[in-house]
Amino acid sequence: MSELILHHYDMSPYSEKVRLIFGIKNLAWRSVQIPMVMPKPDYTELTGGYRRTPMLQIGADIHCDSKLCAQVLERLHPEPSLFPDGDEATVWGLSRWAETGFMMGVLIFLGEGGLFDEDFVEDRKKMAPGLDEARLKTIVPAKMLQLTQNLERLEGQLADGRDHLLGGRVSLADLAAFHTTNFLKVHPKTAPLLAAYPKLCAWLDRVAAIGHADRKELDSADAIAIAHDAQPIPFDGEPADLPDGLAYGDTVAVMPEEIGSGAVTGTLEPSDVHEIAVRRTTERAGELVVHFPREDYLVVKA
Ligand SMILES: N[C@@H](CCC(=O)N[C@@H](CS)C(=O)NCC(=O)O)C(=O)O
Repeated sequence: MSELILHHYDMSPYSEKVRLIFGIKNLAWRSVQIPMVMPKPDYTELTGGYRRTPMLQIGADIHCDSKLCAQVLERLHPEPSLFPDGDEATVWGLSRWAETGFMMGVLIFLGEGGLFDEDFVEDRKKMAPGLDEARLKTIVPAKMLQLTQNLERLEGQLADGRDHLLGGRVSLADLAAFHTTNFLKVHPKTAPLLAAYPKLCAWLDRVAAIGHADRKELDSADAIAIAHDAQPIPFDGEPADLPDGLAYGDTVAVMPEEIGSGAVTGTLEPSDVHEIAVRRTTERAGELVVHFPREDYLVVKA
């Protein structure tokens, strides 16, 4: 099987979720460091225009969004599982709720300033249209309280002395809650919030200790060459029924519902109900299949 190549940057919280999955499953992986702001020419050469971080490349298959990275890694490397006690719907639900903390933190960082350079702030403001400086400042107090509510609930979940959010064993929900909580440490406005939650702090240390397994750096041009020399893996499952008006083989646009992520155009490939796949060809990367999770992505005829 082709190598696992994560396109990411070290500060990216959603990428941390995937790096910890490598840790749990003790996997060897290649790390391609991508720019934190647009343009990201080598990245979008592979994704077709999707800009959010991270993306997992396996040969000529490009997996966008950390939710899909988790699904794919669980399918290819089922043990140890990200769902050790089953309860998949609970784990996905808890993960989704925990990740509401990400935008709360980002909005506080942008409203308060002081952490990122001008390029970064300008780039991220373009992803949140309508949020000018004045409006950002007015919502910081509300976001601080929303974040505090999330932290209270996490502390409450750990109150009986359990090691992880759903019991004794680590699950995907821990990783989702970890990356959105641990990144609060980087800003002087949010870092002090954590001190009130001793069980949460001990749990953060436990999850951090999982580590990232076996990481080796790779240049982005080499990752594109790897895609060029590979063939996308054919889908061998039961394709999902498509709603009226769509057919496999259509030229479609995949439109992320998260604003400012970038749409991707290609030919709709068969896939199951858990993912969307489109085929596209570029000069540098050759024939690719770009995959997205079903959740949070729209498919429309181009
Ligand atoms: N739903 C996406 C969200 C990813 C996301 O928002 N990532 C942040 C960085 S942690 C991002 O893309 N920021 C803009 C960028 O990196 O260009 C996922 O789960 O991967």
